[in-house]
Amino acid sequence: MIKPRLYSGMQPSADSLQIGNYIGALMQWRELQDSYDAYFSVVDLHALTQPNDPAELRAKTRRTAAQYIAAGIEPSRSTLYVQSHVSAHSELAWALSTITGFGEAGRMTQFKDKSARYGADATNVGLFTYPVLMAADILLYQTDVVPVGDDQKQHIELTRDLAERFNSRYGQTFTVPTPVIQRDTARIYDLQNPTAKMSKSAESDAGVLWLLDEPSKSAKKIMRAVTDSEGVVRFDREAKPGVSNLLVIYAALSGRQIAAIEDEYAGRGYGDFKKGLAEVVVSEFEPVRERALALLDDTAELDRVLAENAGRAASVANRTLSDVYDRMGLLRRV
Ligand code: ATP
Ligand code: LTN
Repeated sequence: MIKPRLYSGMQPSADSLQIGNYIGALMQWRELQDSYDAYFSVVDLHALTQPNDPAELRAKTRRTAAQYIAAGIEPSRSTLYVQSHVSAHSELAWALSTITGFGEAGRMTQFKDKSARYGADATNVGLFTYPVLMAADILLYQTDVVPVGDDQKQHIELTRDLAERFNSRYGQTFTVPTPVIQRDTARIYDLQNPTAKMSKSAESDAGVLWLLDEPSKSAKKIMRAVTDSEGVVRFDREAKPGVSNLLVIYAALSGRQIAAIEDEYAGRGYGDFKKGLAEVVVSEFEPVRERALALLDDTAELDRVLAENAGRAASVANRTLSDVYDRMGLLRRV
């Protein structure tokens, strides 16, 4: 049976992934790789849109790939590779940029947010064309489904529009992908500021649970997480964002219902609840951390696996790119 194709990726924007990336993305990816022909990339070309130290970017790229594998993405089953290893991504992005409207790209809210945050001097053209490169990632593989957070929904809409536009202008070439938007309950917030999304590039470290942190450090951060003065372990996003966030993490990692966890801690204080959560987090993270560090101990082997996977990705991607060039009328080298 031919499995439908799935594509997703993450930027190598930190040394470690955070628990939101794990719960909101990696756990789902791991599950989906059974029923889909899955492609997962470390999108290093996208990461160039932000200032980077070159040696650090290289290290973060390897570390991100190692964490995908450590979290259960199997490079023998799924195709797990580094975006810049497949040159077709940059090439298709150029071709697609010529059918993207200037106004259309300018309406992307992520671009508007980031360019407002960085200011005119630090905003680069790569940030503007970021969604076009993302469309190229997805369309090169004739992708059926794209699991992403809701902040990426608009980029997938653009990808669909570009695929349809190309197909109607030049003939059927691309599969039009469908987004699979992550459930709201899978969204994790900062432990110190529980109304802000937890993020790899958060300003303060105290509210972020890193996959590669020492277990004792994660436990400490959980014990210090912001709660409220009610003292009751109860889910209420509006009134109790801190406790609700901890409940969501607890439920996601233990596979239990929130109500069952509320019952277990009925009549007990936040201290007990946090201790219980710290145990759950540490026992989930510890093996992932150990596997990731072991993979990073042998970078030659990791690089070999990534090269092999990039080869597999390139053979699919180059076929699509070649069709695109033909259809657009580029004279092919004999
Ligand atoms: P950055 O700060 O570099 O933007 P990030 O940690 O916010 O990074 P992304 O690289 O934008 O994460 O996203 C990678 C994947 O992780 C996406 O699928 C996204 O939906 C998911 N993700 C990121 N943060 C969270 C979160 N706090 N809760 C749930 N899912 C998340
Ligand atoms: N923009 C995405 C990362 C990303 C991606 C993709 C996700 C780049 N290319 C293709 C899905 C499919 C983000 O910031 N999370």
